[in-house]
Amino acid sequence: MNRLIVVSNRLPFALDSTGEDLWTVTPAAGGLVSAVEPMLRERGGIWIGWPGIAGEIPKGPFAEATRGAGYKVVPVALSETERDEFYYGYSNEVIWPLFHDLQNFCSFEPAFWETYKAVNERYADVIAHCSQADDFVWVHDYHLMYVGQALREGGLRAALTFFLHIPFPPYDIFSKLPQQQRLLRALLQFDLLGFQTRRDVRNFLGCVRRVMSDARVVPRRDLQLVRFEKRDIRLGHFPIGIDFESFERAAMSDAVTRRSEELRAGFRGCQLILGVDRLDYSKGIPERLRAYRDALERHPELRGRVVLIQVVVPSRVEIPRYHEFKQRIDRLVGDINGRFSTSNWLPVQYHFRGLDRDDLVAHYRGCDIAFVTPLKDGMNLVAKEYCACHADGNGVLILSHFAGAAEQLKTGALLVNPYDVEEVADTILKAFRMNDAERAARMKRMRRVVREENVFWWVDSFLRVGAKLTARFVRRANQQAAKLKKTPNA
Ligand code: ADQ
Repeated sequence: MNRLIVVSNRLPFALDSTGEDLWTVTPAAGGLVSAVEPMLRERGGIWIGWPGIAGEIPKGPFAEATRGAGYKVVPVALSETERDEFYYGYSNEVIWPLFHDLQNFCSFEPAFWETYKAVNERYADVIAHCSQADDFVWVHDYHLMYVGQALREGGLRAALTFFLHIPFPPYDIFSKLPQQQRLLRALLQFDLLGFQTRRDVRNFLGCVRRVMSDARVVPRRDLQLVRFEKRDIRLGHFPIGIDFESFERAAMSDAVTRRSEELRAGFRGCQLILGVDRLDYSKGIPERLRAYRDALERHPELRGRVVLIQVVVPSRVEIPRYHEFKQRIDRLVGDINGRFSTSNWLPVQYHFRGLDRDDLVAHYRGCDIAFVTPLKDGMNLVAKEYCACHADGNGVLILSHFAGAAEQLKTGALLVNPYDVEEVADTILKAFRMNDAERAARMKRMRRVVREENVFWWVDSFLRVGAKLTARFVRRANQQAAKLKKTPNA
């Protein structure tokens, strides 16, 4: 296997200044890091990304934070304006909402695009500086969709691969993007484009057909093919997985067993329903709370018999919309607890903080029902982690149709439309009443998929396809070099 270079916007940790010459290092939360970090730690290679602070990167604390990582870490620096216009701006106020079908949340500010391009060019410079011809370059996610183009403009000919962690929208939504053609052209500079689901591949090809008149889509059964500017670009779906065994093992450990028993002991006689999300409007938290409220209203048998534990991890709180969104959640939780609580029962337990890993796993293991209802999600790892932690077979997953994970877990999960408050409310009742045999049968089916299509399977399937492309590129480059040698006047 060639040397692996992973490129993502954020590194797997964030540096933060807590005073003059005082720095903290916080491990990054989120799906990309959970999936990619263990793989790079095992294989070695290079990780290129931003350590989360605007301005100059302090050498000492950076070296300290990356010591013993098992791979080389190369930082990319961003100024405050770049952070605001590239990261908060184009990435998180244009692409993120648009790709989650929420175009009303977009701020199509022209300056954002210019900075997005400039920052992508900086990433491309760092990659060009670090890489050799036969490296495997794997660029991740929506912040860096222009990197391929920037590298090609700099003359790089080697194979380039890209994976999109979030959904790709259908044409009717994508066509709102002012830079639609420039962005597709940039993406078509990669040689392999990976998406989470079949739905995303279909949407991407639909957009290419409508927007790029000089590209030709050649339908294939497995890997799709697009011919563009005399190049062949392959496309496929590679559903991201989790480190199943490590979650299962952690869930069975003594420490977690004790913690999950303590959790349950706090709510005797109740079934526990768990929601765990980053603070994000795409995760459908208010819709979920409204459905829970409706369930308590229309199905009195649930009162005093269920508790919703909703954990929200702070995220992107600097963006005003996220701040308003948190206030909406706070109000809904207050309303439900105000209306339904009794002297010895509180219907919603709400935590606004991250959980450490043991605590997270104890929550997965200790809760009877997982409530995963994003309005749209590339995959959603929480759904898979919940299944991995239920070797006892005793858990029910309520899952949104619009999570990428639904493609793999539909045979065991109770699928819902998160916008349909009444359907979701009735599904809570169904989950509550489900007998042990049905719970076990459904969980068994889901666990089989999550175990087999785990994170190592995901990495291997992507790298296997990518490695073939890299080998082809290297062969072609060698042939050209040999030809040039034979014809010295060429
Ligand atoms: P995210 O939007 O971050 O990821 P998700 O897939 O659910 O969403 O991953 C969240 C991760 O954060 C999980 O691994 C979970 O364990 C962790 N986490 C969540 N809540 C936590 C808490 N309270 N405390 C500690 N940890 C917590 C993006 C896309 C997803 C896609 C992933 C991976 O938006 O659709 O699945 O990338 O490709």
